Amino acid sequence: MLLSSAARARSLTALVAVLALVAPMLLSATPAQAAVKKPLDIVKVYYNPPGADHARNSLRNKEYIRVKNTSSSTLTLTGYTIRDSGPWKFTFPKGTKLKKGKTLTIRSGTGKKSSTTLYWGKPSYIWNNTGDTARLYNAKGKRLETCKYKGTRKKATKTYVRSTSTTAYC
Ligand SMILES: [Ca+2]
Ligand SMILES: [Ca+2]
Repeated sequence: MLLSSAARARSLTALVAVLALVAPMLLSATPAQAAVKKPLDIVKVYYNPPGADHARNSLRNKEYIRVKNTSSSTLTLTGYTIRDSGPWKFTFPKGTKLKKGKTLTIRSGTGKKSSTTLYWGKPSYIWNNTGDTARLYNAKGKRLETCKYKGTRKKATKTYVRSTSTTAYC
């Protein structure tokens, strides 16, 4: 096919226009962007440590929830929150940082925080032994994950995650 130079210029212009339209769509479809949507992930809830529940801080601190930074950079968790299915709410303290790939454990009782462990600071257990729902929100209040467990479930279902008698695998 022979095209006049004007026709060639027109078809080239059209091609450039199409590329300009398609390129951003291709970029936004990469899996890396999907991962950025949920940078913090609930790993597990150790909801029922072995032994009876006694009203002692050292025993309450055996109960915990663990989160992981699944993004590709350090996260500042100021204002992120965790809730149970009842009234309990934990707010990550101002300036809390978590490096990529690292986990942070939030224990139910009181204690001295470190780079790997924070304390909910309640004089009670948080996670119900019979079943509960852990919810994680970012600083804007957007829900990042819901983890519902009930008793021992060897296989996850649409509603409940896999769990043992002590641990929910969120
Ligand atoms: Ca999870
Ligand atoms: Ca418990």
